[in-house]
Amino acid sequence: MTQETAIATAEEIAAFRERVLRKLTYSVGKDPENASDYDWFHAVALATRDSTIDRWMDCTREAYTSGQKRVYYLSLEFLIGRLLVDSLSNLGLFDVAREALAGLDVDIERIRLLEPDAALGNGGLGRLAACFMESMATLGVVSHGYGIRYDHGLFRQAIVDGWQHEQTETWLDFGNPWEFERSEVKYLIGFGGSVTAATNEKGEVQHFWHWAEGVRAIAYDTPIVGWRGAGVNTLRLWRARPEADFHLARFNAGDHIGAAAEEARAESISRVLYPADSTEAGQELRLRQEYFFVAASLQDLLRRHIKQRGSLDSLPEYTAIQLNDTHPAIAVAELMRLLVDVHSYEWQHAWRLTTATLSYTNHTLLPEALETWPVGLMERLLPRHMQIIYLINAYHLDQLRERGVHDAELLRSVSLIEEDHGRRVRMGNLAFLGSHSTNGVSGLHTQLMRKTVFTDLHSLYPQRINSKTNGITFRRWLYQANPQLTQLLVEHVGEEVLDEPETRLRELEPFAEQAAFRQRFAEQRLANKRHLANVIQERLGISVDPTALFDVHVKRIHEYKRQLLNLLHTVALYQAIRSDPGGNWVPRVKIFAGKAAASYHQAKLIIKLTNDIANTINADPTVRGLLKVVFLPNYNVSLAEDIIPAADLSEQISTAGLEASGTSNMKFSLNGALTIGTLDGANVEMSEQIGLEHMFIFGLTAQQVNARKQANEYNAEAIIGASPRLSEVLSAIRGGAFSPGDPGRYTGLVDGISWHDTFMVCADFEAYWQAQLDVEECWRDPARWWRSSVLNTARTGWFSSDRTIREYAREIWKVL
Ligand code: HBZ
Repeated sequence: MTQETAIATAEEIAAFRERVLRKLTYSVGKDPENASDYDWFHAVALATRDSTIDRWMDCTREAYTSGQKRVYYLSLEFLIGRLLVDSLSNLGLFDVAREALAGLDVDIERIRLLEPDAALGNGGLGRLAACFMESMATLGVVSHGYGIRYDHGLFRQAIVDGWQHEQTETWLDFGNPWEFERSEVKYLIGFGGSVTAATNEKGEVQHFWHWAEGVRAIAYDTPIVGWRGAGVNTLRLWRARPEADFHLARFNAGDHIGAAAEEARAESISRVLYPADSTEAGQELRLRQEYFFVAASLQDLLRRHIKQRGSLDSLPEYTAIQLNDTHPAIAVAELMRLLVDVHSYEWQHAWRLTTATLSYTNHTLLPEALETWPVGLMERLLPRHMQIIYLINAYHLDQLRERGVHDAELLRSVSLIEEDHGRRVRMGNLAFLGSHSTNGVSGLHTQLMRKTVFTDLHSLYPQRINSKTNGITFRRWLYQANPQLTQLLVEHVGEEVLDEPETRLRELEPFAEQAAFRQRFAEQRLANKRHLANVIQERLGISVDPTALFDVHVKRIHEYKRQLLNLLHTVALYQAIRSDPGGNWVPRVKIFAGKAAASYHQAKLIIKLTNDIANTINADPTVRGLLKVVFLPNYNVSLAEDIIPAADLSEQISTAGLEASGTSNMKFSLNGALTIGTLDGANVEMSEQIGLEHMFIFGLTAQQVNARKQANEYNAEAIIGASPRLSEVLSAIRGGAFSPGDPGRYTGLVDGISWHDTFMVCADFEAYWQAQLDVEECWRDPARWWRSSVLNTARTGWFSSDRTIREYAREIWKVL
């Protein structure tokens, strides 16, 4: 690690060593002779955590005394990964810790790998929340993340005979050294029951919710350290516990199971991360999770506000609440309930406070991912909230009629209740209406929000939708993941690049013209590729040549992300090499990784196909040394940190219009990979920053995709008929060339893309093939390739999550 201003002094090293030894003795309870690597990891983590505490308390005190506005980021997901190197390096203590441990004969590289990933998220949305927390701490935005402390994070993916198997994730098995349990911070959360109304002495109707079931939320706090320890913010995660203590009477009466049942029911709320990815979560437990964490977080932040300000009248001046997608959208109804029923605000006043405080980020336009809840379920689980939602809806529709809107179709489309497929509450509309800001996560996505899902709401509230293009924290995705490249940047641009990468990275541009610099740039990549080659060898027993082109496609497996398009190219390339093994081929390693939602059969079949193709190709001596295919199991944040700095080519090939933004696209480019991609999500803005000539952009645009869908004239079969290459690929797969033991395995899959091809794989195949030829041509010209590679790093500064957070802070939250 290089990111420290001063060289670690002997005193600092000795002091850190002393702290670790004390932790090992008095907190872990071991002496150095008997300590296992896990014991050392815990001792170091605890010593590191200690280093954050003073700053953390200072920040907390400052927030109170300065009276600054606070930002609350409500998210069902925080995909954090490991924290040890992150915290040490942000505190400027990494070198100190390494030296201190070396003096104890402990290798920090070995113990850092023992930390389990905190995988409390599914993918991009959860990782974005983690990057945002780090940027908010760096920029000094006084903020708290609120979420759920799941016992089990995203499942562990095992590949058995090519198929994905989901295994329970157990990150808490050895305890979590980063968190503080706050047993005293607990709230009671109600579910079910009924609502009564009574008129008070002032003649006002008051509502009382008599819930039937109570669950307790207990807080667990993790300090999140910003760059150079600038700020330390709190991630507060809630754990569910039963309302009452153990039923001793029932147990003593012999009902041993029944006595524990209530406990189990309550605790199931924070048991497991909902394993959905862009599929509708139709389960009651999910709604219970959503309400549970929203209700606990709102009680907590209102309590803090009242303590500081005396009343809730000033809520929006001092509090901003960001809803990460619709998962916390029930906050609209809950905040109204708390203001009206508990704090006795008049409805209109409460509505003004609610909408001025809340804002909402949308992360997808896929219709199947837009959350709706059956009215019946809502009525049963959250009866008062359902009444409030009806009231909001009635006020909203009345207001529109008053404004002269009478178009029945329009009124239906902006209603909070969908009437077509059984009555359901539309959480997207609820979040939109209950917020003063609704943002998309890239320019294109935001434009499509205005034109598609929210077109009618947008016509009524034209100021509300705005764009905040996603970003990534460079601390994790460059400084920590790629210390060699970081070192090179510091040498050439100066130490300042670490503090101001958004502007300073551009200073790298002139070096792109220097052969010697390009050489160094290529060398750091080669070192990272060697490391990844070792990981591949260890995990899969496959040896790959680190000098080959590493062509990388890693992300959740989803049809719209089109791993299948990449596989068709893989097979086409394989067939081409086989027909001319002596040709001038660019040696390539195709690297895939990603998890499929457990219930998403087509995505799981795509994983199996990847492994079938890999097995066939890797075993074929004709292509040896020219093409290898690997599927690395259990993609997570830590594996991403190994893969991304080693990539030459980044695959970002979603059907245009469907990937809201993407964030791995930015991570790859920051590390110097060249992108092959469609004009989708943030790829569009990347092409503006980086220049089209340094990317391989191909395929239909969002507009063209849409036009084809509208015209209903898309004919995949005709496209296949016109492309001998594609026909050959599809017949090989369909005919069982990669599944000889089960030749019919892919019949349905191939028929699917031949007949429907919802994601226009066939339409883009030839353009993709051509773009891949361009990649090879560029790779054969190292000066050109590495020049583009350097420019990718130099021009990705805008995609820092610091920039994104600054925009949220100034334009939505009105802080900074
Ligand atoms: O959010 C992703 C988008 O697909 C991606 O384009 C974007 O860059 C990223 C950050 O804005 N969306 C998700 O990751 N979505 C989920 O993980 C998800 C989780 C639970 C759900 C639905 C979606 O019920």
